[in-house]
Amino acid sequence: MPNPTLLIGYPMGSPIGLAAALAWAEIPHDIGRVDLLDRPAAFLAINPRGEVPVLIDAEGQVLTETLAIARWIENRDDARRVSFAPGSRDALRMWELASFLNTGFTGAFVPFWAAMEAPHLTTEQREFLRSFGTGLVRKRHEQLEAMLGEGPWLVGERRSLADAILLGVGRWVEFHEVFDVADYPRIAAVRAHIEKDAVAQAAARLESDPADPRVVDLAEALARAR
Ligand SMILES: N[C@@H](CCC(=O)N[C@@H](CS)C(=O)NCC(=O)O)C(=O)O
Repeated sequence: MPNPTLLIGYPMGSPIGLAAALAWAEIPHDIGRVDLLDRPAAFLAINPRGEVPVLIDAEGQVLTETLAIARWIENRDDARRVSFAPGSRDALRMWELASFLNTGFTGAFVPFWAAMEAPHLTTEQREFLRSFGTGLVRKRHEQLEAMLGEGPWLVGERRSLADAILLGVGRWVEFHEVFDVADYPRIAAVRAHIEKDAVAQAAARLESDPADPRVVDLAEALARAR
């Protein structure tokens, strides 16, 4: 039976966070890399919404959506390497942060992606989107800053699925040149802590390094889906 396969997207896709989470949880897995600017029909056939992450499990069942895949990982993380006892205060706090990051925080960047990817915008329209987006991203950073404790991870002393999700989307503030994350010292400290982790760095390299031993041919990976 093949390993579960996580489909990630480049450039700058959020799913590298889940790639790090699978590695942190020590769940054997393969990685398929999807070019988000040129998605193959076979990929759209397994997720008609055209989005990554997508998980194809060992039986070939397809699961989409970051939080659903994070739950899949939690269910297999018996050693609690990236999660906490289900129902515990820490587990609820982890899901609270993961949900905030995957909804309001992630969504705040939509105007920046639109400004970058929409082909026929005027300079003025692009500037409007970027200025509108800056307000949204600032608001979500202020809110996250106020939600955080002393760290070093999002949920206190242990890394978790919430950190994995922040790994995927936190870096967009630099990618889109929105502002300096140092304006938000707690977020900056947690991000620095996550991003210096060797497993997190290896996950980030998956986007640019198709030679990583975890990476399998995309057509082969897609053929695993039932
Ligand atoms: N609700 C989805 C959103 C995933 C998402 O926004 N994925 C982006 C990459 S980070 C994507 O696939 N974009 C391609 C597109 O929308 O065309 C989730 O949480 O998994």
